[in-house]
Amino acid sequence: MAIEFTKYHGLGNDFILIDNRSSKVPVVTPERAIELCDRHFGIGADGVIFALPGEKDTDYAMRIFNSDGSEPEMCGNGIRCLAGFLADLEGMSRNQDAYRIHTLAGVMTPQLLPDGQVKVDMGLPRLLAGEIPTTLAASDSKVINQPLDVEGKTWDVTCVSMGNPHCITFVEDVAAIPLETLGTKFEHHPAFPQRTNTEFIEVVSRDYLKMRVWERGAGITLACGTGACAALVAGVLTGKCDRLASVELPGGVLEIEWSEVDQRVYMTGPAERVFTGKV
Ligand code: ZDP
Repeated sequence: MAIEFTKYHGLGNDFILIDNRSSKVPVVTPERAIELCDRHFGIGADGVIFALPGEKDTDYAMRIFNSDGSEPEMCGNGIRCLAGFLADLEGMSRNQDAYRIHTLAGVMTPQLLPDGQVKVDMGLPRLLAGEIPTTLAASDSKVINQPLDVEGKTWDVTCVSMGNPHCITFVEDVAAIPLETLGTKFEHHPAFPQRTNTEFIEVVSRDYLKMRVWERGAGITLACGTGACAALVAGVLTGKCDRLASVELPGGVLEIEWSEVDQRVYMTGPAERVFTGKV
């Protein structure tokens, strides 16, 4: 069956968007998603995202398959792309009210801004070890600056869930981190029963962080929205940064705020359409 798709990216974190509004079941299997994401034999992407009918009181639902076929709960850059895709499908101009999107991590509300950026209410960060999940602390304790041995070195890690698991390490020089070898070791470390996304962060100033990411199920990517949110939360928890900061990723900059008022995390960044096609 031919499937129409639109390729989007958020800071180079790229996705195949599929209009799946007429069925609750994704029209592509995880196995087919792996093929479509292949950069040599397929379309090429970090994941496949489905725009599904809404559930309960939401406008739409989002599901994602990573490029390895696994299914994450949430995807920050992806939900910005989904908002742009839905606006295109609906023929809406930007600057609309926020969509309410059902995800496996709860309801998210991306809002299209007049300048083309998308601002997303990413909800509350979850900080308890049992929620992340990680075995680095008792299930009802937070994991802040806890030692973790990886590749013969002890790293001080802070763990945050934005619906999906993140393990954050602050380093002096993020460019010097051998991400390719380290990332996969963190991802599959036995301390993370659901595996983990892994971020290395350099604090340039209290309102500017530099980040490199190894994503669970996708490897090195140019950006990770949930990861940038988790990194800012970790920076606040460890006293390293303010509640509002820019996070620079290889693909560009996201603005992240952990609101003092409602304790929710807000992410603002771009979502760009690249091309449409049929496979
Ligand atoms: O948690 C995971 O398995 C991630 N690979 C999901 C994708 C996260 C993403 N990079 C983001 O921007 O949050 C899309």
